[in-house]
Amino acid sequence: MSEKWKQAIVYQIYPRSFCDSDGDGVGDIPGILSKLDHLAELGINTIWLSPVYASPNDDNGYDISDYKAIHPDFGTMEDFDRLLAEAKGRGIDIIMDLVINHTSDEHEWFRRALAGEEKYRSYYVIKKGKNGGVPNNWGNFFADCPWAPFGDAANDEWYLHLFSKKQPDLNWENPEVYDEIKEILRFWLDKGVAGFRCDVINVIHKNSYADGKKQLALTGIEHYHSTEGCHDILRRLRREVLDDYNAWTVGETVMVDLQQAKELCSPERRELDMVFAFEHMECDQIYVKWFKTKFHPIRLMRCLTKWQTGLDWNSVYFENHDQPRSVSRFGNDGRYRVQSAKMLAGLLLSLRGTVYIYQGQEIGMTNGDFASLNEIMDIESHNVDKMAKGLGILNPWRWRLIRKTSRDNARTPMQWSAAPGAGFTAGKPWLQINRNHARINAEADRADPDGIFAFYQKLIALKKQSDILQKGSFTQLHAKGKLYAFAREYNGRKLIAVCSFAGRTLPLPKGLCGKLLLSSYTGTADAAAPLQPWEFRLLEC
Ligand code: TEU
Repeated sequence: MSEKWKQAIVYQIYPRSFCDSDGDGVGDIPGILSKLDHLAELGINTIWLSPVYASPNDDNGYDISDYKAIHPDFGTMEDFDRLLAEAKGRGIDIIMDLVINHTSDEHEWFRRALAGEEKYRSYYVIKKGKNGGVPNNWGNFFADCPWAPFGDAANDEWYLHLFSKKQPDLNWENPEVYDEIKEILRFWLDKGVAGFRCDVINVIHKNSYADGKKQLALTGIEHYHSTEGCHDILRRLRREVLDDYNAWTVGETVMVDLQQAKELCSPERRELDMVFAFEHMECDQIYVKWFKTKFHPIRLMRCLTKWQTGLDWNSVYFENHDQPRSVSRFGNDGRYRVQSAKMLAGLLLSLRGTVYIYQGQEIGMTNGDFASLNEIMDIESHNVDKMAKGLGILNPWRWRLIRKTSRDNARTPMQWSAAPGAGFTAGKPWLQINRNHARINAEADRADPDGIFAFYQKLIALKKQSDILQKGSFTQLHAKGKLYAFAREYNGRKLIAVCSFAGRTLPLPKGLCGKLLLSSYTGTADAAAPLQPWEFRLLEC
């Protein structure tokens, strides 16, 4: 069995915000085609394509109304086939986003369920209300109630939606649902996609619909998180579908701990190839992700070390379409933006595991510069505002919290150039383009041999040809204050990565020595010199 996913260097495209070819303000597949060279030059070998399926876009495509159709905003199926072929021509595979916890309420299955067809009613979770209220006390991922009236409210029937109202959960107890999804996988695999990123995959199967133990958020999660039923579905999909195509999967596994992650991607159990864990994304939050606290690098270092040493193979990522920008969050998006973005790149590519880069990360894009909630489109942010209002939190505080955490921070259009529309669109963008595009854009960064893009290029090239970076073990050497260092070792050869989170020079701790292989500062010539602000250094021993 080949393990090609271990060599994958993945670039995530959020299609709405990547490149708009026709001026309607929404990115599209022809736009992606026009930027394939940018990706090939960066050196990545896999694209994770966020949803491009037919969808009413209540949650930007994560609410699918037809799994086998391309949304007209994005183009046609011919465009998609061309993308697959042209990417392949450049040595780039595509993995699709597989969203199977829920469909859109505008999916034919849900519409037929509403029309009273028994067969389709049993595709979803529809329950009678209890004591004049909803069927249970569960919470919802988008700060809402997870039950909405199914059809006529007078019937007192409710459907479950762990996400938005327009994302009814599928009933995975129903074998017909499994068969339908199997066909969907085959449809895309037959076209030649390399695998899937599986959306919230560890919550798809529910054990029971009883009340849950009261919690601040997500009451009821014990009834559906990492259930035996979910493990079983994953094993069957592997044996019955994925194996036929030698396809690979990465599961988005919310709230997963080390033990659960080990089970989900154990080579013996054959469920997922790897998971996206979230602990390091939670190192700057208090209890729920909407409450951020000051970022302490040491907490990130501890988390990274814990997962690097605890799990054989990680998905390493600092960004995606649900998270604020890493340079604004873990780096410094002011004076040291370029330096800190390069350091984070060095850290990311030196860790053990499959690397995921989110669009715009390669040029150090920062959080959106929204002035008020009116400029934010993300449904989650609007729900959080409602919830916080309900709790009596005043507007300036609500806005502070949303501004920091909104998923739209990462969803602002890709900044290709300084032109109006940022080279993203000739029309009115669906989401406000960051004003800093005049300064921060791919054209400007790529023109700089010392820029962020160029550093990613170097690191990716190095990662691809280095056994040590690909297969080597991980050992933490130093994690104190603002300095993180670790060793990667393979066949008696060793590399040391040194990462400074400090905005001033730091002495290099004793013991971190070797020949200088790479530094994020071109001026660094001496491996033992003090570290420049936010410097990344790779030493060869
Ligand atoms: O995300 C799951 C989700 O709810 C995330 O916000 C997650 O809770 C968070 O990142 C943890 O900190 C997936 C998709 O990535 C997201 O865009 C969708 O909205 C959601 O599923 C529903 O499909």
